[in-house]
Amino acid sequence: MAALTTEQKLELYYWMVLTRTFDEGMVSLWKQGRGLGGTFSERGHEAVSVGSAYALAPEDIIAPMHRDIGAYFLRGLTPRRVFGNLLGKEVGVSRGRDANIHGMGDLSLGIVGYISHIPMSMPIALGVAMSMKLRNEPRVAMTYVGDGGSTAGLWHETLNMAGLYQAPYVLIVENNQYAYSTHVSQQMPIENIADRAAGYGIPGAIVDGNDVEAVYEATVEAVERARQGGGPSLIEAKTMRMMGHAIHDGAEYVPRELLAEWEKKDPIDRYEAKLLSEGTADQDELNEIRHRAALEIEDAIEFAEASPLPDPDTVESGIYAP
Ligand SMILES: Cc1ncc(C[n+]2csc(CCOP(=O)(O)OP(=O)(O)O)c2C)c(N)n1
Ligand SMILES: [Mg+2]
Repeated sequence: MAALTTEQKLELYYWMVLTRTFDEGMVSLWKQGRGLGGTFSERGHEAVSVGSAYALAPEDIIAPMHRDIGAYFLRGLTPRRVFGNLLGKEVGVSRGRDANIHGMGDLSLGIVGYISHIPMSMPIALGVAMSMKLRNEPRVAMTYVGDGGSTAGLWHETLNMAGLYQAPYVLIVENNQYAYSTHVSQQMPIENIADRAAGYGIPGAIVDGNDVEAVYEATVEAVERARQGGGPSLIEAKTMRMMGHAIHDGAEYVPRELLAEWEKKDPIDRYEAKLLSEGTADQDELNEIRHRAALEIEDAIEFAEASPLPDPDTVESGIYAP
């Protein structure tokens, strides 16, 4: 694989900073009573969502989860539309139908909306991958699942089928150690979720989920294998959920020492230190990127707050009810 160029490294940095700035904006809106709906922080996950989505080509399809805003941004969903969605506005992805970070599918950007029933995005993305395979298209479907979602029956059924049919399918397992208040050791008797890949005849890799370049490189390998007909892969990204499950959850059950330990491995701080020490950028350039991200998020919040709610007369359009 070709080494990352300076431009690519600064892009990875920009997307992670944009994602973090979005996250802080979302949390702040909610705390001020200006937010609506589910507020799931992905603080600490930026290297996973950005590093993995950066490895895809425009024609690939992605089915992200609730802590993958970075992946949505990389596919071209703008912060304006995401904040619009969170605030229940017509300009939001779901046109105010789902004021959340669920319901943000946009097939024109190759994004399958998040299916709340975990791990339902897995079989849906597999269906997408199978359609690519049957049409002989060199495209890949990538999806995400948490450590908690990895204990559901459908997880196993999906990977079994993916392995059997050698689908162009990449699964990113975000092992952030907690599923709501349940530590991963209370959910499964194994240390590495990636070990299970062997049971489905597919490669399983473990990657440092707080190292954006490592996530990117592992994903490129998996995506290229899938694109060339080599079948599915599982990548377990080990990271840490740095906030509660959602904003209402103070996560008192997470040992403070564990959080302090992971704070030192913050993916953005770490990448910034790397870029500086290897001379890819100087502090002024990185500050300029941070400033650009801050302006973009500020603009998106202003835009979303000033946008209208959906017209009540349209309430029955764009929804499905039998
Ligand atoms: C089938 C199902 N059961 C319960 C829930 C409620 N729920 C939403 S997220 C979540 C925890 C998921 O944990 P994990 O898979 O580790 O992902 P994380 O939130 O840590 O990113 C639960 C229980 C759900 N969405 N779907
Ligand atoms: Mg989890």
